[in-house]
Amino acid sequence: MDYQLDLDWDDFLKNYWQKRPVVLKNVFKNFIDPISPDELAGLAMENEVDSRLVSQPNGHWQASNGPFESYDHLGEKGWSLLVQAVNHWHAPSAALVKPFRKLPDWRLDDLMISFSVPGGGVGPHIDNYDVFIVQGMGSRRWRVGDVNQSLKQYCPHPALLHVEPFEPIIDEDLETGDVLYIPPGFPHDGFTHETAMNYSIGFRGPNGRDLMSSFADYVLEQDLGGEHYSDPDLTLREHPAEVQPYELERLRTMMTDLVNQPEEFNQWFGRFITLSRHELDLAPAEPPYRSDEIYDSIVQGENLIRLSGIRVLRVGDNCYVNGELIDTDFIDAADAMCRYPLIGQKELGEALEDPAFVAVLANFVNSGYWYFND
Ligand code: AKG
Repeated sequence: MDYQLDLDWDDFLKNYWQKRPVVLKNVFKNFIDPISPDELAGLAMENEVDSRLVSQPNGHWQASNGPFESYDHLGEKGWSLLVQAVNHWHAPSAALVKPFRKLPDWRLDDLMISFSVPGGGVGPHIDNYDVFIVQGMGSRRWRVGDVNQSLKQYCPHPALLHVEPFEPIIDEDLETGDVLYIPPGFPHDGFTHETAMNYSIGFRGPNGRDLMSSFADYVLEQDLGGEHYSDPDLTLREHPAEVQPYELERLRTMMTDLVNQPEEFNQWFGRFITLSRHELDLAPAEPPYRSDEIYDSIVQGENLIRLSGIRVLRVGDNCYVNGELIDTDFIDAADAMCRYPLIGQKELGEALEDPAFVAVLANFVNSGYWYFND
């Protein structure tokens, strides 16, 4: 389905994005759920798929991780099933992410889908990412509190992090086609009235710790930063056990100089940011294609489809896919691979006549990053 989101994006970015939560009423007109509860339950039975069941039998919170073998033990009230990264596994659900491509691809995390029966929910909590919660079938009451309330968090179960009760600034029923946007840090809680499907499109910014740790791995891998601290200008000091401020400054400069190499920084970031945090539905081509087969199919009018959920991004003058450089000088063709989910002769242009480019493309097709529709 071609989902249309009726939203004034300029107004949204100016007034709400990363600033305050908002309920966007009926922005998906005539919304049809892309997946049925049975299909979602089936996905949560798969090993590769990340899923959770959260329930409150007798008022006590319970949580367990999939894959699940059966749902027979669940009653008609007080539970919900949550499945992460459904956009990686289910093409019709992935279509729901498309209207959010007004926001940068590199900030997208995944589409999480929840199915909840009356009284179900995951409880009051705080996330550190932006989320658009689309109401599919059924209805739920959402309460959202203000940020900066220094609310205490606690674990009612080892797998759940809840937040203490909060005063709502939003307290509204969501109906089919409504969207609730919540920036990071705002406590929220959804309570199901009528058996419901909710679609959470999450956007996550990396934190400094993850950036540092990945950059450190890159420095090691690329054998950068091998120069040692040196001090030919050393003079006598009165306190031999003190590291002097100018020495600390030099050490800090040694470290920041490593980050301040734009080419290395971009290379690292391109690889880092195109690695998916969630499992991909990768199916390497079997048997593998030869380059000339790929070339022939494309010039005969076939298109390559990008694997759903795979991250393909342009960083500076290079493009990256799933942690790898798209190693080519045909930047327009590589750029098209980032921009469009479907690529063919028109998008790839003259690059198709270059055997080295086609070999790079064949390699990605054989890895399962792109596939022909057959
Ligand atoms: C979230 O996506 O942050 C939610 O709280 C959704 C949980 C749900 O659908 O029950």
